[in-house]
Amino acid sequence: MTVADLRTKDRYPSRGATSELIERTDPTVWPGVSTGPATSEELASHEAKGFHVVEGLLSPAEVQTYWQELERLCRDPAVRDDERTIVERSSDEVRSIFEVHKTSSLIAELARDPRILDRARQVLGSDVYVHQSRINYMPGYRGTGFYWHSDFETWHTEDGMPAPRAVSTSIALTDNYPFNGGLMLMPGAHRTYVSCAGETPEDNYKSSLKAQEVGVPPEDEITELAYEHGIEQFTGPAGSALWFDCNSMHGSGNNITPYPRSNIFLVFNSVENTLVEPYAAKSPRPSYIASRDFEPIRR
Ligand code: 6CS
Ligand code: FE
Repeated sequence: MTVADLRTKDRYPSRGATSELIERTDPTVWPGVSTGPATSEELASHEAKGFHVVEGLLSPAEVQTYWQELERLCRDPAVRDDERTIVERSSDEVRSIFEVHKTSSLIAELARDPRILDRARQVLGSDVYVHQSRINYMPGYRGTGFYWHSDFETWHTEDGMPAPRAVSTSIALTDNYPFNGGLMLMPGAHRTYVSCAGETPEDNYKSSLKAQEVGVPPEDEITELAYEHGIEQFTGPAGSALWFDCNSMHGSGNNITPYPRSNIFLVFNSVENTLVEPYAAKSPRPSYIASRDFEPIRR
């Protein structure tokens, strides 16, 4: 197969008539960049489990700075009215603000910070650009989670991302306990792609960013993966960062505790894996959700 075939041939079909498990044929940690902040143990864990955690990625002072930035954005009426802001279905509270690496200079700086950028480059083995960025604000009492899914399934079918060569970091701005809606992941399940049944509705993103309904695996496949791999949860003090592969199987529960759970979420994609036409949707999602500015990020 030539390089061109690898980009256009759909090796990860989904949103057809039936669901099935497909073995991933791509690496998770890609060769090509040998220096950076990630240790070989962290990279080995990332390859084996599909994720790794860096405690204290941000200092307490930086957490304060970014928390204030989050509050500023959430309170700004112009931001609230912006189409890039997603509010909760039932409470109208801010749930996510997209494209924050373009609208906040502080977050633009963060994406370029060597502690973050160089780690993304190490995992993906190339130059990288930001595919998606968002602030996730999960309030106490009323915060709602996301059902089990693989991000890559959506990015492939709806955004046209050819291969699972993207990595996300979720940087905690609040303490993550086992009880305030923390992210659960299945270690090792990133090597299995769940092809999901069901056609993509038009403008699916208008509802999927509040509650995803298409592109989620059926219960028997989640059961199979959970019994094979088990479930771990990302917990840790504010400032910790979870790095997870784009095909990691993950989800979160609701948050009925008084403690909010907020994070900055940055997705890096390899410049060798830039988007083509969606593999299973009529039209691509807006660029504030799936960037088509493939210019590599430089320090
Ligand atoms: O749509 C996205 O890009 C992200 N959001 C959801 C609800 N699912 C896929 C991915 O995590
Ligand atoms: Fe996700």
